[in-house]
Amino acid sequence: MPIPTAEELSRRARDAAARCGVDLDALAGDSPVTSPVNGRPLLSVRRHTAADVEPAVARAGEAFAAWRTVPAPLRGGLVRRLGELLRAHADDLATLVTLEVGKTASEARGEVQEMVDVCEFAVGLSRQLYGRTISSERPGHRLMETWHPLGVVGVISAFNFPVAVWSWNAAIALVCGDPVVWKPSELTPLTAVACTALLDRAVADTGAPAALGQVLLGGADVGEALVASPGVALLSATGSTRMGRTVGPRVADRFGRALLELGGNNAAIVTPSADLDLTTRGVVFSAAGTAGQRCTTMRRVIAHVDVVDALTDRLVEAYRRLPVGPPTDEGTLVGPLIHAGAHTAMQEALTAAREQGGTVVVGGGRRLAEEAPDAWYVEPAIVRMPGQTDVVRQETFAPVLYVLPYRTLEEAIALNNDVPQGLSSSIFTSDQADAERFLAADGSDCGIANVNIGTSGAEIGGAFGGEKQTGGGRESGSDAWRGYMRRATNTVNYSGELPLAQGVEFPL
Ligand code: UN1
Repeated sequence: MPIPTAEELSRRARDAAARCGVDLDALAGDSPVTSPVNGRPLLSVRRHTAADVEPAVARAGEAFAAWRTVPAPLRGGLVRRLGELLRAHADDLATLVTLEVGKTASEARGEVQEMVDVCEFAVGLSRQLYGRTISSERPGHRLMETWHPLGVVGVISAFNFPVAVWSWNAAIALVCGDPVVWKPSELTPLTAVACTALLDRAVADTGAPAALGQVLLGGADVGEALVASPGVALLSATGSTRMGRTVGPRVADRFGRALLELGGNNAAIVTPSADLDLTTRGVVFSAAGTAGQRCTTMRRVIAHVDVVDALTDRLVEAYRRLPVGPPTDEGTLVGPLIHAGAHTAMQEALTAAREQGGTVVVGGGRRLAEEAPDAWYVEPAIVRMPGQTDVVRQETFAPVLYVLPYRTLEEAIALNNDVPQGLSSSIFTSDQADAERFLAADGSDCGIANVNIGTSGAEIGGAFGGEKQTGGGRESGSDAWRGYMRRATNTVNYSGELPLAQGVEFPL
């Protein structure tokens, strides 16, 4: 199928956004949104400026004053309604994800499904924001912890998961009693206004306070103002390590709370006992899927010397068959890169890899340059590397997979950990002892460590995030909700006496 025309994509975007309740006239402005599908403008939107941040945070603060006293299970009612609306508009939202980010229909649907899933999780959670009771050392006393809403949550999200990452924060924040002010990537305003329109509708349908969910479209200046705002209690930011390096200290400087989801450099260790068919499928999905533009994308394979050649042959064979093309085509598995800059970064990484002793064994070329001169379709690349050189230790946000050999599992784990980032990792093996070694305290140092699946495609039920330069944040499932609440420790005395802790005497 040919690449759709700009008019066609623009019509699809307008229709999908309008069905989600977006007021297209109010949105209109002079800032163009480009679709990576054809590299052409989809439509133009109005952008906010840094001056819009404080009023939005103030409105969110007012909403917080009301929302924090609504019982959590009732707050869950809002998120239940949001989940229903997201499910009802799943096709529209997925269309917008495909048009703005270039994801295939299935991956775009999967991202929307993450939103629905986390809403369901959050609704259940709204009845489970448990604190503990703790025995007091004093007679007639009780200790307990109470979890209270924290305040306004600022969310800065990246282009590659334009809606799921917002929902991980928003669904959890809302049941925890916190309003959300969202600064999406400049590249993906339409998905953001569509989600916000649906949240507005859920707010109206359930009688929740207005301004619980606001969106600010704009550039770095808007993000910086959100980071600096003293009214933002928690700033949750997803993006590059470079971005995190400025956000973290600025939030810390005003004693705010930061939740950082930054770069990854995710590896799979492939041991001699690995099922190579399953490994190949797992690696190709994680390395080439989403055109290598997930923070969980597999960027390194560390394969035992006995299997590295056989595995590479299989991977090369699979890569040669990968359907690269417009995500609007049904059979496509690899869509476009987000923009020319991503293509340049990929080419620079391949050049550096060659200079550092690597051999590109497949891919790296551009596709569809004639049909879509403004779009950036690439063949995912595999590079055999003699060792973990500088370029391998960097995150390049494009489908470049480095393959490295190892001889002992200790060496493989050391290579896995010897990068600045610590997001995701996996081991492919049929040997339980090897798997356990990898998962042990002295195994993978990442926030995500998998066995016999790739590094990407996590479910929402677990806490998502990673260590080292990945930033340390945890979002989504498990007990990540605690980051969105404040804990009060309460000591209650029902003894009629006043014994002091630690046996201290203070006679009056
Ligand atoms: C991201 O790339 O920022 O685990 C998030 C995954 C997805 C989320 C990725 N569930 O790949």
